Amino acid sequence: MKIRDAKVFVCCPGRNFVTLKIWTDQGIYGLGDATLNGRELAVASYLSDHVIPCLIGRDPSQTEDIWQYLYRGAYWRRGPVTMSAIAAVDMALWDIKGKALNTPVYNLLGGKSRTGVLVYGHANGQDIEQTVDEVAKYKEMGYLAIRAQTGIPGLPSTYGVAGDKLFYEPAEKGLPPENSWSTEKYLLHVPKLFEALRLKFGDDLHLLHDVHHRLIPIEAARLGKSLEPHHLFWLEDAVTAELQEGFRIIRKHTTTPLAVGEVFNAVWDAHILITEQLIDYLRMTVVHSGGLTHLKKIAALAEIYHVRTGSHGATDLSPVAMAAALHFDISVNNFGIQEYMRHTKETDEVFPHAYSFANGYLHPGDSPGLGVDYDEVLGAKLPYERAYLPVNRKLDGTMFNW
Ligand code: GCO
Ligand code: MG
Repeated sequence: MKIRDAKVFVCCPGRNFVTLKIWTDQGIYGLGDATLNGRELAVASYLSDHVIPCLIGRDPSQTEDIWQYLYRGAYWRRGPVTMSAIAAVDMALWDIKGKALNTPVYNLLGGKSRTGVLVYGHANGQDIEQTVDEVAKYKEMGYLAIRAQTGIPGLPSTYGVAGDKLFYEPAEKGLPPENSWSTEKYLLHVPKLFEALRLKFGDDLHLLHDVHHRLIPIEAARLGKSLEPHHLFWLEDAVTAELQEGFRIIRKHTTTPLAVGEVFNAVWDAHILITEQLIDYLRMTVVHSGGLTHLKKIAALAEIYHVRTGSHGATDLSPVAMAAALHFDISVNNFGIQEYMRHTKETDEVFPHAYSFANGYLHPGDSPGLGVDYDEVLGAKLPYERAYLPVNRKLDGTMFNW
């Protein structure tokens, strides 16, 4: 079998998605997600201008060799643009492999290790009362694990608090919106949210929280400590993690489980976090971390150090990436949880898929390959629209992390 052609599609069913399609000379095609929120066209160009010409004529079953060819062969290693492009190729090749062998991709990754993939949904509200109500709604939908975010008194906007509750989307059309931030106000308020949630829902529900990189290690240690009585499933992205050693400080002070990694793109972003057991869950996912070929190696390293997987699954990961994540999740032994932010009906129409949600779990389905398709005709009617993630400033105007 040989790669005959490949093409990049950019569409916007309410938000932008970049999709790679690879065709073989045997009439089989595979799909890969290459969406990098707010920087979509950079990956589209990387693929069309630099990668696709090198793929034509290669044997698509050589997933390992092609991964190494694109990673080592670029000379310029790592980075979100490169690794998302490599991921898209890798996903498409695993999709082709599954279709050629007439089996779901999870069977090629070791088969099913569990009956379903535990997921968490996103509940958020302007204040604690609203967030508590939203958590109740997710419970009613069958979720066993729920991430809770709330507005902070005195701050006009807060990360994770959305207008549209079910389909939270942080990117906005036009130029980057500006948010504001106060660590002091945040640290005082968040423990009250989890106190209210435990009071209302008891101890069984899994509760999660995302700090979105807004603290420094000693502040994160204080937050982790103050949340201990409410036993979170995890505290996510408590600090930025370019300085992996920073997690030593958090770890020294709190037993609240720590998750990080949605912005990582290679094992070298996490090797200290893993080998020093500074985290409990690694949030790297297929699309931004070099695809299934790289992620399964990272998971194998993490397994030795008691670190579980917790793949990023926001709306900016297309259903192609979500499908690939589910095949990964159901197969690796050290799976922890999968984030599941629902896509809108418009998005699901462009990307028909075999995966489905029931009773708190996602199931990848049993279609050969990844079990997801791309409707080219519909996609062509929904062209790219420039959109950015917000930027964030402290109350005195200092530029901060969003
Ligand atoms: C999450 C993430 C997202 C990101 C988004 C950026 O935990 O789901 O933090 O909400 O902000 O994926 O594109
Ligand atoms: Mg996050």
